[in-house]
Amino acid sequence: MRDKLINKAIKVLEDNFQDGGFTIPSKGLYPFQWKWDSGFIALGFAHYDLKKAKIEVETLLDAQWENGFIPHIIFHTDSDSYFPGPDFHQSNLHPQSSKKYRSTGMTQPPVMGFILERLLEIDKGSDEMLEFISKQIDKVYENHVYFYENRDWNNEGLVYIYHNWESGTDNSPMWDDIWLTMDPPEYEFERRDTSHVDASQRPSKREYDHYLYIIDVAKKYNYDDAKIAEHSPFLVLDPLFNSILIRSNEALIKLYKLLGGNDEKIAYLKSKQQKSIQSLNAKLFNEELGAYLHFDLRNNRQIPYISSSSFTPLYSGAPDRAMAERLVKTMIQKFGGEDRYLCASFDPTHEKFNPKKYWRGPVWINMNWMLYHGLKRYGYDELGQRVKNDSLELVENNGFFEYFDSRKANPDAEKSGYGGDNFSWSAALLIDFLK
Ligand code: 2M8
Repeated sequence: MRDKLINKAIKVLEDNFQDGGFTIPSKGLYPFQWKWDSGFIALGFAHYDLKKAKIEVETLLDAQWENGFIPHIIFHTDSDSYFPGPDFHQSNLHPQSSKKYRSTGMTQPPVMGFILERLLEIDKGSDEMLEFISKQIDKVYENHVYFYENRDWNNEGLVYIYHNWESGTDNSPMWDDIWLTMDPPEYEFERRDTSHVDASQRPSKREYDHYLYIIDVAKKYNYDDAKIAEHSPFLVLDPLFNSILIRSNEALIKLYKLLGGNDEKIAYLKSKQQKSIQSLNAKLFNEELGAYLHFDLRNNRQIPYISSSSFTPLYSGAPDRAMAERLVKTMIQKFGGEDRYLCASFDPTHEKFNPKKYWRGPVWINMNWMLYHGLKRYGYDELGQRVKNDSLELVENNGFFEYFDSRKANPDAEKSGYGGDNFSWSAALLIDFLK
């Protein structure tokens, strides 16, 4: 059974791998290279084809801008099955953007640090992998420096995102109150996602108007970070994004130590790391709700909703023992009923929860992968195992979907897999879970 599933996962990855040396997340729906998808995908390849794993990482990092920024989508081809494409984003507006690749002018969670660390683990610390890492690691480091030097608005070790797409959790209810502060124009455009996936499982047209408008604001200022921080209607400290940055800092420090030298870089990362952890705990942890929350910088307030992102600081190692205990309690109480798979992407006890709609409730395999490692880090082995088993069961029962219904007895459908099918990171992380 295990081997059969792994073989199926390999087929998904192979079918999605492209000649240009990158892997699309899902045919039709997502025809380019996405930043954090690429990292997770590389882990799947690493278990059976190290060359492809390295190519995936290399191609992504090759698209880095002169200022260290790495875009969220690299438009390697001219596919018009996706909107908004390169002509809308116009990354060339930024003077330091890549001259080689067209891309977006926004980013995604910086997973590459811990991905390099995991690649070395998978390849059992081999000299070849270390050699590969020594060639790539400075690019990842420069990406972190970019974040701390350009996106740490209050100089507190926490970096902002200026667009919901930067969070990776696109239409989370987290942003609903921010949308209420905006009144974007009605854009005229042809949606492509809804010709691949049932519209009820995707964001609404009006939500897309907001997404496009924020990009237009950023474009007006040629994607200048300082101006975006001043003018974007959306400016958020995301516990997921910052936890991933912290976890990747930790990995970079470890890898630089292994490589030797690099004392200044290690010192820089360590000082940022300390500050980031302190601020994450001080500013984003909410004792009353027992969870890390998003912080809306524009409106200067915590956003009082709990999502799977709220638990990802466990993966970064930031929470102290008591905070970890509190988080686990919240996860079990709100997300972990016996009738549920872990871990819904949004609080199932909240009225905004929608079990079938994208980031408003369904289970995502990449989030589960981080939660599994986070729970294990703090010794919650049983709960971690449950997250892993639930992930495997969902994929086994439904296929390699993009997201899954968290209700064990789903009354609305025979199948509980939604969104794109043959989805790359679901396949890649299943392989990593099983190996
Ligand atoms: C989804 O986001 C893209 C925009 O980036 C979209 O809906 O068009 C998100 O789930 C994001 O986290 C993911 O990286 C991307 C590709 O899988 O799809």
